[in-house]
Order: sequence, then structure tokens, then C-alpha cells
Amino acid sequence: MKKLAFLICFFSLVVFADDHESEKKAPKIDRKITLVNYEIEGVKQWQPGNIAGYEGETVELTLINKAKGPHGFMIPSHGVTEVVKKNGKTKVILKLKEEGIYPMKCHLHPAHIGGQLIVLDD
Ligand SMILES: [Cu+2]
Repeated sequence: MKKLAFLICFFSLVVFADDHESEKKAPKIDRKITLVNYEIEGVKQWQPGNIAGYEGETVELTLINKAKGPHGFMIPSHGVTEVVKKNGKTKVILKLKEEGIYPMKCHLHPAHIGGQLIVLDD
């Protein structure tokens, strides 16, 4: 009987631990950056063109598209690929990789001016 009580207690703890782990909290955001896509005299560009953060930070990007039509926002090194519709707003959360300078671009329009994600040493 003691063995059974022990097993019940043990499995209750295991189930509780699993439940506890499955309650995934929203990630802690270290930095928030808003980028707005404009088209001025035929030149399309996300502004600011270059953004920065520290290695390992969790960054929330808010992407607002004020240009004609949908535009892409891509950071290939960080697995970010988004399409933001005209007057649309999208949020992206990413964890910054190791120190470096990573290209950002619109993957829908080759002529769309790209920018850079600058990751600084922590
Ligand atoms: Cu574009």
C-alpha cells in the first residue's frame, strides 16, 4: 500500500511538473524597434535602415508598411521572412545571434533598398 501511495505521489509530481513546463510564458523582450516602410520618389526603404542590439537579446520588431502594395521584410540569418500588406502592421520576435552585421531586405522587390541588423558583442 505504501508503494502505491508513493507511486501516486510520484506521478502527481511528474504531471504537475509537465503542466508547469507547458505554461509557456511570453518571451521577455529586451528591445523594441519599429520599422516603417516608405516609398519616396520611387525609392522604397524600411526606416531606420540599420538597427542594432546586443548578442542574445530578444528583440521585438514592429513592421509598418506605408508604401504602395505589400512589401517583404527578411533577415535571412535569423530566419525572419514576413510580408506586410499596405497600411499593415506585423510584429516579429527574434533572438539575436552572435556579433556581426546581417543584411535585411525586402524579398519581394530586388530594387527595394535593404538595411543591416548590427549585433554587438554583449
Ligand atoms: Cu518591397
